Amino acid sequence: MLAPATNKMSMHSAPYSSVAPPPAGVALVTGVTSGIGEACARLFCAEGWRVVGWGRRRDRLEALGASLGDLFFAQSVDVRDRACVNNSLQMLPEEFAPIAVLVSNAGLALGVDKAPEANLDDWETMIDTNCRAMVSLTRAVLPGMIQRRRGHVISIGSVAGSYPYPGGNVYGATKAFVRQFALNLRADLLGTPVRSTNIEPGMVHTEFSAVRFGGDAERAKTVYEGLEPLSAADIANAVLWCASLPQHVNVNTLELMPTGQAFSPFAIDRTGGSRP
Ligand code: NDP
Ligand code: 8X3
Repeated sequence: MLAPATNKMSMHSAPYSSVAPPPAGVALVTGVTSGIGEACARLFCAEGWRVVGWGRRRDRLEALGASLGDLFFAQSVDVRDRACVNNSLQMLPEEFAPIAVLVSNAGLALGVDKAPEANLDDWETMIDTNCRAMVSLTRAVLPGMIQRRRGHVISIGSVAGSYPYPGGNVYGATKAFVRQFALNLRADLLGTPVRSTNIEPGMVHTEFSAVRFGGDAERAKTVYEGLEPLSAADIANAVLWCASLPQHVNVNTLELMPTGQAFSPFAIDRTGGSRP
């Protein structure tokens, strides 16, 4: 006969798989026309989820729709356009309307110029897309999630939100905002079943660098040379894993890097240039 203490132990070490994951539902993924968003749309559909996919490039939305079939519903949306966002949500067909997971992925970096030379329009575009649009969409979907007693807001932040680097200025600041917003959602949503997670990738091989360098594909290629970067599918797998955990588990933040990426020492000016 087992001693009571051992009995207690065995009760707590019950196989994790005995806790049912949430069933597949509807996921709204922003920025599905390339990279991480497209990989999320493909993976969620492959796992039986219905996916509402947003992006601006209609040709790519159509191609993705043709590839994914009835589980995918595309809407051409610029996430910065609040009226378009709200209309698009209202126009969802009944079977795509109850959004269970929001993957706030649409975003971008523009430029690597240092602050005194950076383009102010680029800064505003990053703030509008990565921050303003993201909070506006989140605000639109939260009440329905709470009412249906099911929801998970998963934002795609970045290591740039935690670790500063030269030329990261506003991009990194937007991702710090995304991170803190996700954590503050946890505070606000306590007492509801709605979860909040910020996924924070390092280098992922997508169109991100081409966009950052104004379409210069050759320059973008050099970013990923000589190491194996993360793939969009790596991040999609992390997103799906977070969404598929049992309801009582909330991943607050999840940081991923390629094994070939790490941190630098502090930069020190030894030229005297820091003196008045
Ligand atoms: P991509 O450039 O490949 O994809 C970006 C997606 O965002 C596109 O589908 C684009 O669609 C969409 N998008 C951009 N602006 C808007 C807008 N105004 N309205 C609607 N959709 C928009 O880059 P990634 O897949 O790499 O980037 C996805 C997210 O991951 C971003 O938030 C990025 O900051 C983050 N990230 C990326 C990393 C990387 O190294 N690649 C690392 C860490 C985070 P369209 O142009 O058709 O509108
Ligand atoms: C993208 C990762 O390191 O290029 O968010 O800023 S990094």
